[in-house]
Amino acid sequence: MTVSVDIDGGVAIVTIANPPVNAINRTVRERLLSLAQEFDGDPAIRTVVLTGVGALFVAGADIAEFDRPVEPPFLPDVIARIERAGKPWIAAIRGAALGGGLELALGCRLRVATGTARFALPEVNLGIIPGAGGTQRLPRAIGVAEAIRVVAENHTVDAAEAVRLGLVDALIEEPLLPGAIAFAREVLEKTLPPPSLDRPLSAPAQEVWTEAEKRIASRAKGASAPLQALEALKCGIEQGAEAGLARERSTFLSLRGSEEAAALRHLFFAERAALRPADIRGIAPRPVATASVVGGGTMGSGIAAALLNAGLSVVLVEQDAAGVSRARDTIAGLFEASRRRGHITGEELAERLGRLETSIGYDGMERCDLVIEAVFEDLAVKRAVFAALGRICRPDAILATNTSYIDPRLIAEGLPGPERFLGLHFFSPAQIMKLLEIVPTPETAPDVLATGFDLARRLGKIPVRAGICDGFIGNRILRRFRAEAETLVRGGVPIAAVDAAMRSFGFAMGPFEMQDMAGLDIAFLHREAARARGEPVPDLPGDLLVRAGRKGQKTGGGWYDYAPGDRRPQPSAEAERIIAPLIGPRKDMAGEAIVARLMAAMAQEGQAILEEGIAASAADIDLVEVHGYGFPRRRGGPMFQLGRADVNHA
Ligand code: T1G
Ligand code: NAD
Repeated sequence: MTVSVDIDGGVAIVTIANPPVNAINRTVRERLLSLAQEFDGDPAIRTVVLTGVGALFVAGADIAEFDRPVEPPFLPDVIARIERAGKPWIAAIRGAALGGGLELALGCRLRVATGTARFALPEVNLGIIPGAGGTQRLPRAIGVAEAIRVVAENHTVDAAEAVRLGLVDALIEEPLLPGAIAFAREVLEKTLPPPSLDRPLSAPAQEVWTEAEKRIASRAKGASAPLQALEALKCGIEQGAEAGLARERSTFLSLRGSEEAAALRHLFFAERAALRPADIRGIAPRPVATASVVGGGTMGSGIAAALLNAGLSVVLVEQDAAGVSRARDTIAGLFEASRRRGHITGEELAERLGRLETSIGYDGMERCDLVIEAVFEDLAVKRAVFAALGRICRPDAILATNTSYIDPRLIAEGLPGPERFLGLHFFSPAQIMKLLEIVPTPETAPDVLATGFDLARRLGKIPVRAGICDGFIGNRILRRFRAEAETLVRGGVPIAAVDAAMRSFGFAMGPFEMQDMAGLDIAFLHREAARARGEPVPDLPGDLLVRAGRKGQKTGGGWYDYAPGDRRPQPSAEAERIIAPLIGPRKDMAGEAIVARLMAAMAQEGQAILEEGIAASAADIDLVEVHGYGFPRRRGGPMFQLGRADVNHA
């Protein structure tokens, strides 16, 4: 039974029990509506306590229903019926009350909560806006300025703040229900406050709206829902609650059917599925309390910071004293920057650095449950490291490489206990980027793989299993993406036009701006290595630039020029002169056509990756692109786009 009822001396206790998160689906809506009617007709019922089973109240409407047309009874009607009920409903909240869950609680006459309660309207993360009265009842309960932060800026209100704002009428110690029932009985003797929707509201000064619009637009990255949420809220303030509800509902329904919302739903479920792949479900990960990182450069220091942030103890190994102090300074600098931004306190900074040990050589390795290698991208160097680790580390310690391109099987060749080895491919900056490509070898043991996924969960990363090929999933698609972009340029399409098109699609940078930032030499050296192996790799414009000393921002110029200390790309006549021998007559191409061309190339490479079994699902490929390569979240990913293209062209 998804909604159960118990009666306790005139108090009806209604419990929503729809695991795993008490989401409000059609059955729940039907049941709540019929109960509201039933209780109003039952003289024995004086008041109703509404709660959710387990650790949370209600995580919102059932998102899984959103791919289908809306079905009656509609949630706004259910909530309006509860709000107008003859017997007052009191929401008893433990844990999360999110989206439709908060809207349901706002439809109740009063709200009590435990200290674990938290309140949010995260609909904008799904490309929609609240659709059941949240934009109208919340400002009337907590004021306009606070409501704007929750409705349009993703602010979560905790229990203490909820009491301060008047969202919660009383804090209740656990056990929740007895306290809520007692509270319900008490309020029956008092004058009840008016329903949320009828509460008076003073319109804020115009600058409150102007400031909010500016703030929200600057963070929206082209997503439309946040500003539309603000508009719905504003409409209700200026034209009254009924007009506001109508505006909210029409906006909700149009966004619900949008491609952007479908893309964000696709990622919502893909991100959750990624943490629990079927083939490791039920396999216990190995315990990891102390980890080591070998190589404290760009990646090693970021990986060490991520491990320390997650509470692990870390032994960082470098090849000399200079390397050790460079790494320690880098990590301390990362934490200091977090402290300055108010993300961590001074005590937390000191505690994290306190769990960092540095070493030249492998002293202390026998204490490590996991070792992640991040030394130079050179097979011989990596093999030498694993030869030493194979001798020194405990047989049950997990050994991992952060290689970007080298076949992990070659790195692990000759390693005693190869079942304890796998690739853990982090992305730069490793303490921030959410993607972790997990690359097992044929020998990798299931519990070692499970430990890789569990580590991702502990680091707050999105794990994606990748098979072994040149560039795994992400770098392989990146190479294809760049090659296609260079093909357009060789065909006469201006560099700036390609970058502008991809920025308008939602990327923070176009492919050429991105390559200037990362450095043109990485791909050039990769092609040179292939040429040295005798593979027929023709010259590309990027090669001519590198040979002319233009490696990107780090040399003051690549595809673009950069003024000293300025990262803004400037069109470069010099670059154009250098690549001219490989460039055809100028060709103008519409932005959409450029986007479609590059999307098709990414999706085709994705398709090949799927057919080769390098990725387990199209959704995994989209996660790689969104969490590792800056693919705009609201576009869902290249495979999602391919699916949409098929849908649109069907
Ligand atoms: N609907 C359907 N399934 C949901 C769900 C939801 N709202 N929330 C979570 N799940 C599933 C999820 O897919 C996973 O499934 C399992 O629950 C556990 O989730 C009218 C329209 C609540 C904080 O945006 O933020 O209300 O993989 O792994 O880390 O205005 O889930 O096990 O099969 O995330 O403990 C607004 C979304 C909806 C909240 C729990 N609500 N959920 O986190 O577990 S729109 C949200 C979360 C709405 C109204 C509108 C989190 C969580 P599976 P999990 P968790
Ligand atoms: P880097 O040059 O910045 O750092 C490598 C570090 O390893 C240096 O500090 C060096 O002193 C140290 N080192 C070398 N040999 C060592 C040894 N035997 N023992 C201990 N320390 C040793 O390189 P990076 O960019 O951090 O790349 C490291 C690895 O991560 C490479 O395999 C690279 O392909 C991979 N990777 C890089 C990126 C990136 O964006 N830079 C992203 C993902 C993966």
